[in-house]
Amino acid sequence: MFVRALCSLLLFSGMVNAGTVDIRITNQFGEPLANAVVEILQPEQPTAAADTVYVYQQDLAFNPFVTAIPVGTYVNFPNLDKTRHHVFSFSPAKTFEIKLFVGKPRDPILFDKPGIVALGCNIHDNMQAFIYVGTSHQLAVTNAQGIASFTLPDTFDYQIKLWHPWQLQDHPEQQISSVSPTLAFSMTVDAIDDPTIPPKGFGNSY
Ligand SMILES: [Cu+2]
Repeated sequence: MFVRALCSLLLFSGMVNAGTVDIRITNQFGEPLANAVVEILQPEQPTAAADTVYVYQQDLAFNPFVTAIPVGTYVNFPNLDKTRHHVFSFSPAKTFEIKLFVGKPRDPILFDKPGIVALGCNIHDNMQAFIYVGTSHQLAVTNAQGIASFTLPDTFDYQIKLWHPWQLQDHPEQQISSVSPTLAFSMTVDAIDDPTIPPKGFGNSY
């Protein structure tokens, strides 16, 4: 057991030196949790402008379901369906509406305030997606394996923030440091099998 723990420690040290850190998120049942946003707050934030990000409408759904962007990012909403969509948000972080017709691109929208933006479509009630606008450029969304990957400098002393659309409680910022690297986190979420088919009527709180 001791040898195994030591190996894990060495493996972890190697990962930090290489600059790549995988953060694993599981739900309350120990299963990998996809679509969780991981934001890492560094003492010194880079100020480079982020590339334009795309949230597509395809097969009467938003793709991706969860997007994480730093504040000041432009988002484009291309409609790949043959039907039209009417995307809107009532969220304080960004209130807007945009009518999307087939083959008619619109100007990207600037997300200039941090916060959670809940997207809906006026035509299709079941369409729902979220944009997490963070203050850090170190942002990632967990994949199907519940992993968010980061490239970080060796100095490992950060605040980490977690968020998930179906979380049942807020997650206060947690400190991670070289002394006690905690790379696995658990989140308690509402038991929804497929987040791409959200429950009707959700979103009033945003
Ligand atoms: Cu629609």
